[in-house]
Amino acid sequence: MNYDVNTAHYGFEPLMILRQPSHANSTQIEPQRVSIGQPVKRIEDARLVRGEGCYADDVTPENCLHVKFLRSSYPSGRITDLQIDGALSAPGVKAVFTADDTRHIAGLSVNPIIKNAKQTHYPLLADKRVMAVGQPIVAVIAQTALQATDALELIYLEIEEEDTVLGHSDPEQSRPLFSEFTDNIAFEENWRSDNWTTDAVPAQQSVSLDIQHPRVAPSALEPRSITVQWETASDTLSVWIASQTPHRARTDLSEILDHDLDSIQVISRDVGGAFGMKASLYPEEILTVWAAKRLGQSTKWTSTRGEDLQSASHGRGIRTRATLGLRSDGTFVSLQAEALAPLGHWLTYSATVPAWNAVRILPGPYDIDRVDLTTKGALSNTAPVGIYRGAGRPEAAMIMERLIDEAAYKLGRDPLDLRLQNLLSAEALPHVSVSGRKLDTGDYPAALTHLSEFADYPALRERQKKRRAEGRIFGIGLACYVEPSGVGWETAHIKLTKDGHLIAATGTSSQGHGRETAFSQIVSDVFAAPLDKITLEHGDSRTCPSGVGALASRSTGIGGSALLGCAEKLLAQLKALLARSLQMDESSISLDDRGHFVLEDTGQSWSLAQLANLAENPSQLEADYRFESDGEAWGYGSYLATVEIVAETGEMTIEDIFCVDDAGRLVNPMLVHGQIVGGIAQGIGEATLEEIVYDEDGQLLTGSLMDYGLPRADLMPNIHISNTQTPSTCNSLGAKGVGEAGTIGAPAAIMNAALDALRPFGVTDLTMPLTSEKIWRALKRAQHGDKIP
Ligand code: SMO
Repeated sequence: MNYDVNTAHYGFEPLMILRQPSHANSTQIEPQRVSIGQPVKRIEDARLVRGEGCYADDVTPENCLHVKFLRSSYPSGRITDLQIDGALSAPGVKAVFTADDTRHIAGLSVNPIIKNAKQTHYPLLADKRVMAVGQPIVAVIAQTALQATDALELIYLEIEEEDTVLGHSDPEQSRPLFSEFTDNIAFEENWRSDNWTTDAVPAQQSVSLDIQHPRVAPSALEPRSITVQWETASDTLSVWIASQTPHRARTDLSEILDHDLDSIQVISRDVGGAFGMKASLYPEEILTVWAAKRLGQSTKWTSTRGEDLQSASHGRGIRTRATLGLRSDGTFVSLQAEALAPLGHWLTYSATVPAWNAVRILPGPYDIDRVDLTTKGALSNTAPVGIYRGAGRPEAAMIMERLIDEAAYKLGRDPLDLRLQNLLSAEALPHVSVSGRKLDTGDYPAALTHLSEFADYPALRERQKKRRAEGRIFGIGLACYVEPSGVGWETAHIKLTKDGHLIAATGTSSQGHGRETAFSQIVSDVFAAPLDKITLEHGDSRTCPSGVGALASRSTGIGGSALLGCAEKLLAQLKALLARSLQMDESSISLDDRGHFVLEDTGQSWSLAQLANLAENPSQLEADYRFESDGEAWGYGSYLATVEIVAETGEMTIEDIFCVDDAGRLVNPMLVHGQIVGGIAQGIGEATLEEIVYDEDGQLLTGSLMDYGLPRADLMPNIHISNTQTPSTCNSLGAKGVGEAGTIGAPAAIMNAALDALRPFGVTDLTMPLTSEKIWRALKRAQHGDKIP
């Protein structure tokens, strides 16, 4: 199956299967079952593009109050004076809160994936000290958002500045951010193979690199947003929140605010992108819920773009130093890597995950059994850093893939050839590595070989020769990656209504990535029922069973398998019910393509509605299911980027990106396609434009989209997408994650392409993002030495 964005050629019959509108008339084709594997168009989009979505800010309960925050403009300091009287008496203001009101509120738990992470303070409002630019200090609650904003101006605040700790550059040198700790290293983990001894490594050659990833802002289209409806009579909180983990948000709110879990409902129906940045509760969100409870009135808060850039969790920023040892024949023999992740001044729930992934994934898809891998995280006077699309996977791919290109250059080998020589073979899987990862299934060399043919690699090298002969600067870069797709459980519940509709509820949720479509498709496939008979519920604790959420590339593999198991269970129940009623054997009942149960002998058929009416009690018409993944499914793939650079300006054009991804069994290839394109767009952003910059004092220099560069449509190259499909053995669908693929594969391929282009000019190292200025300086410096600053 081949896709090509430019020709819009999907390599299969284009399909227009949509949920049939209610006014459907008889001239339209009768809706049919859709199968797992069909490229069905997104059924949620008609609702979303008509503005009928339900985002957190779309809900405004009666008498709802609006929350606004006074934030720190200093990275580090003591609050020496704070007077709120002026704000308190401003028009429309209902309350003004400071740390004096919220000090007692408990902290947020941190995922213990790396043990013994230091528990930092998690103040909802800055308590005596400010720890980062953008940290909330005072919350003003007023009848309108404008009144709250106006009242902020009336607060008197004095801050005595202190030295800033930017621990991510030299955490060992700087003073401890928190007096109860002796340093700023919040956690550390090491994996070393038994055969690791530095001096006994039989490497004949080695290459070393020191790579700094830019710190980036996840930048979802919809900013953070929360609306809380408070019902005094029942002490009930209904919370609409832009979250990719609504069930965890509910549990965390219950624990942090000491509020009965059953009296909290969390609804994250439509979410406008999350990318990891909406997987953890923020101080502003907890304060908004707490304020509703405290004031006995509904509240809401929606972040501005600037507030998100300042105080939502950032991503990446990891620095990795690594050495690859290899024999002269190109065989990789050892890898030593040390990563240092920036953390900011408080830890999000998944704070340790990027640092953990950035090294435990190494050495990626390659066969190296001698490794020494260390990761650390450092606290600093900045915004928190958390997971962001890829969450350590792009960092792991970047260091490995750049090392390989360095090695290829050093040995005079073709970089594709050197990769093929060292990839784990299909027979070597499943493969367990020292960091505990178990690569389940795959054929990594097949994906790279397919990429070589698909992109016509030999022809691209010819093109390079020709362009170089013309004096043009053209480069080709490769990258292979692996993508772990989460572990653990998800749940599902499906109910058949009396009128013959299937209401399927998933415990996982959507962050805008087409879950309604893919999940409806699974149910449609099992029941042979058309999509208009299926309603998919997600992200709502009132109607859905508990779940983990839409993150870590896990929703299709784990959440989808839960739904598949649930659908199969209910189908078996219904068949048994029909067989019992008719006193027939179950084996003589089959399904036709309209979801009717057909009796093989007589040809008589029963619709879902007719069947529903046979039930003696409602429990016969519903099923619950919990699916637990048998380890992590590992998606993988190979990327190739070509770039051309203009010497006079340093401007780089990414011409083409070719990719071959293996996401196991695909539920909906069109959704997979969209995920890959979106991931590549964000990967291009990271590689060429995006960077959150704090100056040496900790002042944020990129506080708006005027200073922070997001990728735009006109920067998108030709994207050529192909795949291989190797089912996973970890889940019943056989699916693997692909939502992060583009952000993992593209940046490494682009960096390698840029260096491939510039090496003939003496440029041997570059740092992301590859702005024109940076490339121009690197070229000039290579030509003229240190005369160029
Ligand atoms: S960075 Mo993802 O939402 O696990």
